[in-house]
Amino acid sequence: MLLGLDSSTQSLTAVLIDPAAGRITYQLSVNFGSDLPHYTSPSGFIPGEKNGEVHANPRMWLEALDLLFSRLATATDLSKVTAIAGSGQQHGSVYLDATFDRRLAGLDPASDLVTQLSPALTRATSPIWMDTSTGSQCAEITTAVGGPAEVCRRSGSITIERFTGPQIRRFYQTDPAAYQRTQCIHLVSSFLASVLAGKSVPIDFGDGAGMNLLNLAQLDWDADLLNATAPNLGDKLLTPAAATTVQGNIATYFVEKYGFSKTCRSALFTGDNPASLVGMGATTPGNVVISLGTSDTFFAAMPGPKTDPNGYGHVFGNPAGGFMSLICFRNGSLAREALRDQLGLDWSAFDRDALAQTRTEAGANLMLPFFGPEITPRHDFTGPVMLGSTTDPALQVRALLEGQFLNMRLHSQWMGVKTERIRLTGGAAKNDGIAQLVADIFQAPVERLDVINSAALGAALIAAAAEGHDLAELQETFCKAEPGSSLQPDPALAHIYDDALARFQTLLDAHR
Ligand code: ADP
Ligand code: XUL
Repeated sequence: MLLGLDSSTQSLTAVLIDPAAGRITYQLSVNFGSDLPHYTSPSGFIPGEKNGEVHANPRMWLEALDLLFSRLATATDLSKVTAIAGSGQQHGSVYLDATFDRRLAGLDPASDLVTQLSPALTRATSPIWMDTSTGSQCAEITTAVGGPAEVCRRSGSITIERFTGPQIRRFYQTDPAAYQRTQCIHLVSSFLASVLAGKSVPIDFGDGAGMNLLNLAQLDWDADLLNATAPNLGDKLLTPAAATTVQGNIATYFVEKYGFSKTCRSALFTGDNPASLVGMGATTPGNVVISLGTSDTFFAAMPGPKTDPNGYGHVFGNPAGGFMSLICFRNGSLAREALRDQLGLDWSAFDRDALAQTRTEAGANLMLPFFGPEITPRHDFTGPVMLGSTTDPALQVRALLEGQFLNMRLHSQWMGVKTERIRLTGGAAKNDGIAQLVADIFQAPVERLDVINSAALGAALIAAAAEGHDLAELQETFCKAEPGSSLQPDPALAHIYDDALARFQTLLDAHR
């Protein structure tokens, strides 16, 4: 069996797979809010944000690991696990002193992880991906390296507030003594991988690319970005490596305490989005994942490290090799809910039957679908803009959805990869009306998968790949579309949406 872990914002999840039988044998989650209430982080982070700071307690992640393994050991036979890999929420960072490696090497199963490892923390709390406190650090790094296009060309993204480099710079500026005492900086992913391995292990290319520090062409830390971020930063980071690199065997702490085999291997961990790309079966170019959650995200495999000339999209390492893009649209379900509520409708107005009634109006009523500030494109929109004056609620719903997915198609064109298949996930994916519209606008078939923990499943598949299994074959088996969930694009709408895309671009340009 192979074990995949995912330490996300709100929970730590385990997925156990049996590659020979081709099935998931067990899944389990520890919820940070409800299972570890003493960290007073009901949603996994410390509430009460000030100046854009959003932090989480790294002790909570350690305690969750002990709790998850104690529950797993009761439910399953962990001695059958041959390898472990994992993923973590991206961008979050953990700061450790010179005692960290010694503490890892000497972990005593009679005690626990929090007691033994937390004295090594040089920063009590960890900034996470929701943190937006680093605007001035982003500007400073950008200026030092020669402008946003240069930072993007090197690292795959312009400087972004939540990315780890600007966060490290802020720590260095606000607490230089603690920065000085920091011997090693980890991401959430590499921190947990190090604990499992019993020694500090590298950050992988997938998660490392979310730091504004990794040079994508060289797949190594960029000397100029390191210098622009904080002094001696290169000394505090291990050389990055591929996610499927095996680090050695799991630490004896876990063997003695939870019954893992001494020969169980531990691979590197990656970011939750790269792991999801694997778990959604989308690691080859042409495949696209669209997640319709609170925000909408678009992520897809890419053959090379091409970057977004507008700086909206990000480029991360693809755990299967090559690269992936990630583009986030803030006005996702937030906007769909806003229009639904404004018009006094329910989700049935977004369903297939309702949308079929307005099919003849496809592409006719354009809307800039931004109910609040947007990040793709970056603009402080104060409300949607409708071209034309229709007040018909059904046409407004169509215009909103078309606007959202035309905007997505427009802002993913820089990748230069033809969309051959879309895998839809997130809360709104179950809506057949929305799914059909995505198929029509991208002119590609849309599938839904029966996968709930795509990042943890992806991690388990990465563990299997690290053990020599063929990743593409594993994805064929584990990442199949739900029977009957596939939707084909309507070819009659192809030129209508090509034309609408050009008009959408014109409308957008006129409002920026
Ligand atoms: P999160 O980003 O918080 O993980 P989810 O992926 O769970 O979000 O998606 C939740 C969202 O899905 C809700 O905010 C809601 O707007 C949307 N949603 C749920 N059911 C439907 C539906 N039938 N049609 C469209 N949207 C839906
Ligand atoms: C990606 C991002 C989030 C986190 C949390 O850039 O910030 O998706 O990975 O899941």
